[in-house]
Amino acid sequence: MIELYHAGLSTCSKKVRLCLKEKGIDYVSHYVDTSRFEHHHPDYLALNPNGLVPTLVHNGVVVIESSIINEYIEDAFPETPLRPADPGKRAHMRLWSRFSDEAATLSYAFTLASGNGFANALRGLDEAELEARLEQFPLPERRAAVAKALLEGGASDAELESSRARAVAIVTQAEQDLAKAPYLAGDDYSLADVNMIAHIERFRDRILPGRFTPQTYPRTFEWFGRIMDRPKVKEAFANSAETRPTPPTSVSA
Ligand SMILES: N[C@@H](CCC(=O)N[C@@H](CS)C(=O)NCC(=O)O)C(=O)O
Repeated sequence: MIELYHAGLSTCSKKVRLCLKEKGIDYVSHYVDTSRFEHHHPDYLALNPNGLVPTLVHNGVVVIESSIINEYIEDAFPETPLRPADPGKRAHMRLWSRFSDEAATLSYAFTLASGNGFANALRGLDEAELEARLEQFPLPERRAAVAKALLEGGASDAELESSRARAVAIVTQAEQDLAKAPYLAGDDYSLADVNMIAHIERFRDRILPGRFTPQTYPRTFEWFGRIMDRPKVKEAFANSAETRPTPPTSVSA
């Protein structure tokens, strides 16, 4: 049995849902409500000691970290391959997985600043409650980012600009790769595209608003539209029963 612990429309949850759906794998969906801090509950921390979503459990095997989860899914379910056969292209696919991991870190300060269910819940706490909540964050870097956003006036302009510059460098790399092939790691749709698409959506909306256009990044913009049009992307990214607080539900691919 495959169980996915995920949180609504968060980018890393989208990334793993998309991999499962593209490969036609059924799973049991467990909604982790980060706005109620369920990701800090001891039962969840026993699965994911970092206190982050998503987490995959396959026949008792617990896998954390979205890029590693997607590689695990590919290893366990090689049908409908999402990894190039060629070693060079495979290495390039993994470089994109690395960019995807980096993008999750880059976007954190922007999410905390602009708000989502989790950020808004943190903002609703008084100072003493927030201090107590900060103690619950297992990862010091996340704790520090939240403290900075909520107690110290937010990330500085220089820090935000440096994150924007990294996002621009990542999109510029996409532009170069897409000059050579239709997908990020070559001729075939792969985990490079699966792992990156939600982050490029986040760049468009939160990190580079107004700066990701058909004029600025024509090839990446075209790729973005093409990937967002895939039926499984629409399903994985939709506001649906599995992306809202619900009891565990079976999801068919
Ligand atoms: N490197 C982790 C990042 C996961 C991550 O940042 N998850 C966010 C949702 S997209 C989360 O759990 N946020 C809650 C928090 O930061 O406490 C992965 O790829 O799985």
